[in-house]
Amino acid sequence: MSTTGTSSFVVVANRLPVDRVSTADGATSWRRSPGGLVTALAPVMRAYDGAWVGWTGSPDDAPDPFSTDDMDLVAVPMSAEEIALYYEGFSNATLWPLYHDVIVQPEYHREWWDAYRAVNRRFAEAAASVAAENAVVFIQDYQLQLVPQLLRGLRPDLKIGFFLHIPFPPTELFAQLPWRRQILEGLLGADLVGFQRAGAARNFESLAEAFTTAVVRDDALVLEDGREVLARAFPISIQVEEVARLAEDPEVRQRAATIREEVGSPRHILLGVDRLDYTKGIGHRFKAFGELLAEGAITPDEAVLVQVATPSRERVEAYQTLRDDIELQVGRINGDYSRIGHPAVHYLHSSYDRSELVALLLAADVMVVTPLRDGMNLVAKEYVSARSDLRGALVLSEFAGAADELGDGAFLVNPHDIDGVKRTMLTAMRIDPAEAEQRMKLLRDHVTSHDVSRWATEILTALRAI
Ligand code: ADQ
Repeated sequence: MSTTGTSSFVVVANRLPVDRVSTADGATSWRRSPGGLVTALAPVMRAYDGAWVGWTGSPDDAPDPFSTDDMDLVAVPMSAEEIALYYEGFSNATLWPLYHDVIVQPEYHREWWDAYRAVNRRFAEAAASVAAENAVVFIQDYQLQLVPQLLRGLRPDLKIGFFLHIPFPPTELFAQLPWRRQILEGLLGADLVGFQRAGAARNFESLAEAFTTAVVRDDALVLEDGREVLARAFPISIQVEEVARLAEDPEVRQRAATIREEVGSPRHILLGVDRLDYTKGIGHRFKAFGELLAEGAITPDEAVLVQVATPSRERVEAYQTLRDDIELQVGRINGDYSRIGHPAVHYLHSSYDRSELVALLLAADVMVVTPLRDGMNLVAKEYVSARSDLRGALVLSEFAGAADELGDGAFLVNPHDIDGVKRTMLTAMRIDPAEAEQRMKLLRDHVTSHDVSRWATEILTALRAI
């Protein structure tokens, strides 16, 4: 084989796990980006001479392959036009809404699809050129669903795994996609396709049977040529240790106490932490909170809602509209119920470092996680990891993947049922400390024994076993 590389383990993801930092003298260096995925995969990278194939995040940016933290990084270039068509377009305005229950209407544009195909091919070629003979290649997420098949075409010797971080929709929705067969065949190029929830794996199997020639036999999808593809759930997690360590840090604990004072030392602090995304149900949460205030079930002195809404996908139209809607809601609630110096809703549209985020988790009595659809939701797991004091309550949407694992200790809600959300918020605020402790123990038993390293080991072991 003329084009084989030297890495026995290759990760392929839309983004490289590093951010460019410019030093004072104008030189460039790279800093590992925060995130559980890269941390969980780092030991595997070191052990197998690993490479990571991805985009730097800037247009037309194609530095030569370089190494950092024992990883070879291979940049895949993308033009500004491709970013608009492949990334903001097909990935974030077609696939993202389609895979999240069509909360926003997906747009189907043939030129977006053409760019998606072209960019997926470029990722596949880059992966093919760095992978050693018989290497394991692990492809990430919805931006790269054609890569498994394209890569298998180039390099049939490879073992190929794919993990989808977001939900996989049922037939009734997925069938809308004009390129449904191509996407399914793209994924079927993998040996193992991992999902967050068992239901997503079942959706994929039914769709593959409906729109391709694959058939389900003995828990595997069997293709025309006899090759088998395994579809299974591998619920992702977080670096439990990192959050737990920060939560024990005296400075972080002091900061949590200060935050409580800064928001007026109310009896109940409710907290939401989300990317500002229409899937996260932020508006539903505000509606429930606003109605509780309107009805006098809670007073603004008694309870405040702190909402961190991380800026996200600001060039995509639906996100601009969402921001306007959310900020209108915040303005209305605060206009009606705040006093000078005491807003009812603290709305924070920015990013925070990990210690500030953990301080917020520690300051919160009720963590409110109400997505309308979410692959997993790591914030719910981060909250649990931070609460070694066994205090606090988690209100969790049944439409988050995390509900499969955390259903026993959390207060599950249907975010569309506003009365249900209101009732549950009140119950969580007024929970008896003994019950809170019991629930938090259940939650922590699960999360502390299922961190992201375990996820990585399980999915990679399953892949190697094929
Ligand atoms: P996301 O949709 O981004 O991830 P989530 O799982 O909640 O959602 O992860 C967000 C991460 O960003 C968390 O670790 C959180 O702490 C962090 N974060 C949020 N706001 C922040 C802020 N203001 N400052 C700093 N950090 C912030 C996608 C899927 C999810 C799936 C993950 C992982 O949509 O369903 O759980 O991938 O597979």
